[in-house]
Amino acid sequence: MAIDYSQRIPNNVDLSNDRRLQRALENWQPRFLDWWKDMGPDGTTNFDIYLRTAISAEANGWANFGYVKMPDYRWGIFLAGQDPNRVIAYGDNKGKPVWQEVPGELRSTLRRLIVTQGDTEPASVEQQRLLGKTAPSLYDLRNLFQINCEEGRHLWAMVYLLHAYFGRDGREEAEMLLERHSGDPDKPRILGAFNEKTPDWLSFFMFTYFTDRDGKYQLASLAESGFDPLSRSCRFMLIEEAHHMFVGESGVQRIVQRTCELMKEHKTDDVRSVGAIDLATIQRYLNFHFSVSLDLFGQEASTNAANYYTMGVKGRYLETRIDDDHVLTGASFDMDAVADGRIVRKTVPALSALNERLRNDYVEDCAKGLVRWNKVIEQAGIAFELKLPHRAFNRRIGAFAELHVTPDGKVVNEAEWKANESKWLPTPEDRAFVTSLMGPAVIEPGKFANWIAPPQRGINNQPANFEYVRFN
Ligand code: BYC
Repeated sequence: MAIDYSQRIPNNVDLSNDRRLQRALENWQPRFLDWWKDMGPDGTTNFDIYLRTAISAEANGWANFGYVKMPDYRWGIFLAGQDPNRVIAYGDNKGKPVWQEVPGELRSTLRRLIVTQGDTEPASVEQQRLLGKTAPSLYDLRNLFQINCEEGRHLWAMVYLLHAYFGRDGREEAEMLLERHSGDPDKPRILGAFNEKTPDWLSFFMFTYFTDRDGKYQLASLAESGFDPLSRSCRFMLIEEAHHMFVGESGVQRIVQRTCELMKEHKTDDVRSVGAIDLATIQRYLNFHFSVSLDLFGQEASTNAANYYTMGVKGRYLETRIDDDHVLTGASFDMDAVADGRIVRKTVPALSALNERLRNDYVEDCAKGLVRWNKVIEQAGIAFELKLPHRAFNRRIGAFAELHVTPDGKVVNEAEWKANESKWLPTPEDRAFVTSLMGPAVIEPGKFANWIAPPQRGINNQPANFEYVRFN
C-alpha cells in the first residue's frame, strides 16, 4: 500500500480505517513532539535541513530529498510489503503461516523484545543531542539530523506495534519509551551502550559504525520473526539503517585520512600538535565502542535466545539462506568460553548459542570497515594497523565480564589491567583532547574542520559545498 501523506500520521497501514488506533496514536504524537523538543537535537527548531523522507515502502524510489524543519518531519508508520505466502522459517512452528496477530502465549516475550528495540531509538537521539553545536561541516550536520529523524521514526515503528497489538500494556510501554532517558540515574535506558555519552564526533562516528551495526543485526533477526507486522517493520527500518552505518564508516575513514595527511605533511606521529586525532587515540575509541557494542548481543549461552528461536519469534541473520534443518535441536556450535579463569574453546548446543552466533556475524561485518580504514593508512605509507580487539576485551555482559583480557586476548590480573588500561581505552585526557578539537560548528558551505577530510561525494549527488542546512 502507498504511503498516505494526507493524514496527520503518514502511514501505509490504512490507519484511517481503525479510528481507535488512530486516536490513540494521535494522542501519543504530541507527547513525542514534546520529547523531541526537550530531548532531541538542541536549538534546531528553525533550521531547514536537506533531508530524505520516505515516499514509498517499496525497494525502489522510496526516498525524496528536500528542505524540512525537523519538528515538521513526517514521522509515520511504514511497513515493508506483505508476502501473503510467508511462513515461519524455523523452530517448532516452522512451515506454519506467519502470525498477523500476537499469539497469546508469546505476548509478553514479543512485547519485551519490541520494547527493548524501541528503547534504543530515542536513546540514541538523546545521546546525540548536543553534537550539532560542534559539527565539523554542514554535510556532517545534515547527516546527524537525518539519523536523528530516522531514529525518531524507528521509535514510531515500535510504538505502532505496541499500540496496535498489545492493548493497554502496549500503550503504557509506549509512554515509558518517552520517560526513560539515556544516562538517567533513576530511569535509564534498558541496554548498557545506550546510557553511555556520545560527547564528540569521533564517538559519534564510532557509535554509528559499531552500535548502529548491532541495530542492523538485531533488526535482521527480528525481520525473521513469525510475527509478521514486526518482521515488516524491521525490514523497512533496515533500509534506513544502512545510511547510518555509512555515516559511521565514512566518518572514521575521513578522520583517519586527515590524520595521515597531517602526519606526512608535518613528518610527525604527534598530530595532536597540529590539531588532529592521532591513530593511537582512534584505536582506543574503536576498542571502547566495539566492546560496548558486543555486549548488546547478550549472554553467550542464553535460554532466552533459544526460546525466541524455538517459538519462532526471533531468527538468525539471513535465516532462510542458511542450509540446515532450521530447528537446531540436535546441532552444536563451537565458541570461546571461560573455564578456570581461562578462555577455552567449547562445543555447546547450537540453540543456546544463538546470541554468540549473531555476534560472530556482526564481528565479521565490523572487520570490513577496518580493511578500508587500514588501506588509507597503508596508501599514506604509514606503518600502523587498526585492529578489532579480542571479543573478551572490556566486556560487561556475558562470561568474559568476570575476566580482565587484553586487546590481544591475553587474560591478565587486575593489577596488570589497571597498569595498562590507559593504553587500551580512551583516557580522560584523550577525551578532553578530542573535545578540545570540537570547536563551534563549521557552517560555511564546503568548509571542514581541520581534523577531518571532506567526503568523496555529497548527499544525493549534491556538491560538497551544497547548503545542507539553512539556519534562518
Ligand atoms: N545491557 O539471556 P540474555 C539499535 C539482559 S541496537 C543490559 O543474553 P537475551 C540501535 C537481558 O535483557 C539493537 N542488559 O538476554 C543502534 C536479560 O535480562 P533478564 C537493539 C542486558 O534476551 C543504534 C539478561 O541480561 N535491539 O537498534 O538473549 C542507534 C540475560 O541475558 C544486556 C535489540 O536489542 C545489555 N547489553 O539477549 C539506534 C533487539 N544484554 O531477562 C538503535 C531486542 C543482556 O534476565 N533485544 N541483558 O531480565 C534482544 O533481542 C535481547 O533482549 C538482547 C539480550 C539481545 C538485547
